[in-house]
Amino acid sequence: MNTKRILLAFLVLTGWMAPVADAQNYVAVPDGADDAAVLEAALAVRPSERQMAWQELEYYGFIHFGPNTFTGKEWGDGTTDPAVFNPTGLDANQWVAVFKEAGMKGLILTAKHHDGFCLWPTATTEYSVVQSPWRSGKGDLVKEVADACRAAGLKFGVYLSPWDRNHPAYGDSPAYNEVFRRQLTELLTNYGEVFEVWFDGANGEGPNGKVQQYDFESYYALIRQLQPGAVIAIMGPDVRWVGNEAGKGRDPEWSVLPVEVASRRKIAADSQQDVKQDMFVPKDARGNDLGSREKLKGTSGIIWYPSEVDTSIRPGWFYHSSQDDKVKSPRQLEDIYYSSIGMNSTLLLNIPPDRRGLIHENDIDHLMALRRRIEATFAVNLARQAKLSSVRPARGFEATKLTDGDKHSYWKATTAASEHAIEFHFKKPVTFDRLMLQENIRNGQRIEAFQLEIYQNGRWMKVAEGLTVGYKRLLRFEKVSSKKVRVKITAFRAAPELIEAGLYLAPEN
Ligand code: FUL
Repeated sequence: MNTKRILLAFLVLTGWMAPVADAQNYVAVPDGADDAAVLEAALAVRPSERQMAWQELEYYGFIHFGPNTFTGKEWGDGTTDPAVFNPTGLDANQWVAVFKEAGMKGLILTAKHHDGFCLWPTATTEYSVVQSPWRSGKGDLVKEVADACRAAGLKFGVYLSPWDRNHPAYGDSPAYNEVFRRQLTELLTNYGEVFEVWFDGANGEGPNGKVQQYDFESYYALIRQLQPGAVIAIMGPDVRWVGNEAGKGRDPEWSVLPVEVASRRKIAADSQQDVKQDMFVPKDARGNDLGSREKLKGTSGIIWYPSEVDTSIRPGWFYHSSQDDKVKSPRQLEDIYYSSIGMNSTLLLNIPPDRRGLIHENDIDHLMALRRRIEATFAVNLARQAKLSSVRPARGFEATKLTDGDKHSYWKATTAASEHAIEFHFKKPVTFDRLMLQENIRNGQRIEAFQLEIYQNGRWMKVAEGLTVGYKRLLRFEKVSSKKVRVKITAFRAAPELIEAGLYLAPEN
């Protein structure tokens, strides 16, 4: 073993780095590998099936609900009397109906936040719904939500905070690790299929607080065993935190990254460290480039580690009535949509139920306005009216595949040309202000730069440009009209492959 490998083994064994789950979404890079060998490794990395299924969900919602909802806090300290937890009209079917109507494909529930209060009748602690007046202590919120999701065809996921400010075993590392594994076991065996397990990186214990050594490896092994289809997010190997809680994405957004990005030590350090009473403290640990060729240099391995953008529709993650008039506007939500789903990420949008146990009317209004706007924008793919062509496509992978709506058929370039272009020829000029591209990520992520051009006054003119595409890329630009349009791919790691392409015109506001 050379030094780098010993270091890597040390980092994994000591829990500084999330291990990689499947062989196909991790490729080791030999020590001293030259640029060509690094590139080869980057091209060999693929999403696992569970990552692929997760990516296709695109849009799903977060529910933060618990004692904080009733105390006005963002981070409970674990001493709140369970008697406060008393929603008067809780209806999980309403939450699920709203999420579904909003176009979301799944829901993640804070089964336990940092305060340690469990929303299900767990055997691991008394600090749970059992001690609350809600449903006379006989309620099980995890069950109500999981059942409502299943009935409506939504995926169900759980947030379980490793940081626990109530449990007496916290800080006694082996004992608490066992408690945590039992909590996971309960959640992952009693409530049907789970699509995502969300492990927060936040840990606010000060230097005099209890220090817990989390045995993440054992948590992962248990999750794989009980819910093999579930992705493990944030402090986990399958889904990466985008790096901020404000809904911002980045370009380039690579899902193919140096394994060092998955260092749990780093994720935890970048996570939220502090809160104000009713609002999280904005922090941006994004960095603007994680996976360019430059960043891959010197890595010991490359992983498929796609990004999730998590943000709240309100200033806080939990409901505070003082924020009823601070719900993000449909316009702000639209910006978030483009900087998450439109930037090779998924969107996990938090909608916190109020003290009644219902999603507030203002949140519903804005969510539905977003849904209407997105649907109206993407209702008609104008590119379908065009004759599509590209120079020397691979046989069976012609440009016509780009508008057939089939996620398994794709366009593929054959040549080793330094540039590729797809042309769209229309009978009459078309007007549009949105471009959509989707790479065939089942074969990896390859595109490093592209631009959109229109033909005008006898020459090609650049309208918009971007770096990475990945699973999905959306560009917004000023309205343009033309009979001839082209997408030029100007930098790539191997012959580009695209599943779909679209040109759209957003409705006037
Ligand atoms: C953060 C937590 O500290 C917040 O309270 C919230 O749960 C958010 C999703 O993650 O790190």
